[in-house]
Amino acid sequence: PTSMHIEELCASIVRSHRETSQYHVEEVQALRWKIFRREEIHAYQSKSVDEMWQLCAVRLTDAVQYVVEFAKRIPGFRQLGQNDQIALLKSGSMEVVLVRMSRMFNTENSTVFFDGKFAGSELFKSLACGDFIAAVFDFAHSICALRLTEQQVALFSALVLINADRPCLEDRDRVLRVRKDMELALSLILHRDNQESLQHKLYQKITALKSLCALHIEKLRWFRQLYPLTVHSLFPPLYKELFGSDTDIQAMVTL
Ligand code: 4D8
Repeated sequence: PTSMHIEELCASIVRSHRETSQYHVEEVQALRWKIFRREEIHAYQSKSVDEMWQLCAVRLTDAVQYVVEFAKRIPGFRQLGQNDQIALLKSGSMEVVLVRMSRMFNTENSTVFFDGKFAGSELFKSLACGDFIAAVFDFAHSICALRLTEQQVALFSALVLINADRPCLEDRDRVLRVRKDMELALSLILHRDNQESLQHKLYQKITALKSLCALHIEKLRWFRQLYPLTVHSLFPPLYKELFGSDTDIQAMVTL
C-alpha cells in the first residue's frame, strides 16, 4: 500500500468513527453537568437484579449497534466473508464499546454517561457484579489518562476490531491483510502527532480489554443461570447472539 493509500484509509476510518458516534466530543463536554441526583441513584439501586440487567443489556446493545455500523464502514471489512465479519464482531464489539466509553467518561468525578446522565459506579450496584463494574471504570480511567485524540480513538477502535487472532476465522490471511493496513494507519497518525510512544501503551490496553470481555461473558453466564427466562424473553436478540453461547446468528445476518 502506498502512503497515499494509507492517508485515505486514515481519513476514511476517522470519518466512519465520527459518523457512528452517537455523541460528538463537544456535545459530551456540554453534557457534563448532567449528573444523577441522590434519589435517582437510589431508584436504580432499588431495582431488582434482573430489571437492572435488562436495562444495561438494552443500553449496551444500543452502543453495540453503532459499533457494528462503524465496522461496516472500515475499508475491507465488508469484503470479508459473512462468517468472519460475525466472528470479528462477536469478539470485538464489546471491546470497542469499552474503548468508546472513555469518550463518555468524566475522570474528575469517575462518572460515565448512561441512560441520559452521568453515573458513578455505585449506580450499577443492583447488577451484583461490583468487581466487573469496578474493572470497567478502572479501564476507562486508564484510557482517559492517555488523552487520545478522536483520530487516535478511531484508529485504535479499528485495530481492536480487525484482529486476525480471533477464534473461528475462516480466512485468517485475508483478515491479516486488512489488519496490516490498520496498523500502518495507526502508525501514520501517531507519527504525525509525534506520539509514537503511544503505540506500545495502546497495544497493552488490548490485553486488558480481552480480560474485561471475558469477565462480561462470565457474568452473563452466571446471570443466565439465575434468570434464564429474563435472558430468553426480555434481552435484545443481538445481545444474546453476540455474548450468549448459542451459535444462532439470526439477528446478526440482518445487520
Ligand atoms: O456511547 O451508547 O449512549 C456500559 C453500557 C456506554 C455497561 C454507552 C454503556 C456504555 C458500558 C451500559 C452497561 C459502556 C454510550 C452507554 C451504555 C459506551 C456496563 C456502562 C456509548 C459509550 C457508556 C454512552 C454494564 C451510549 C459495563 C455491563 C453490562 C451488563 C449487561 C451487565
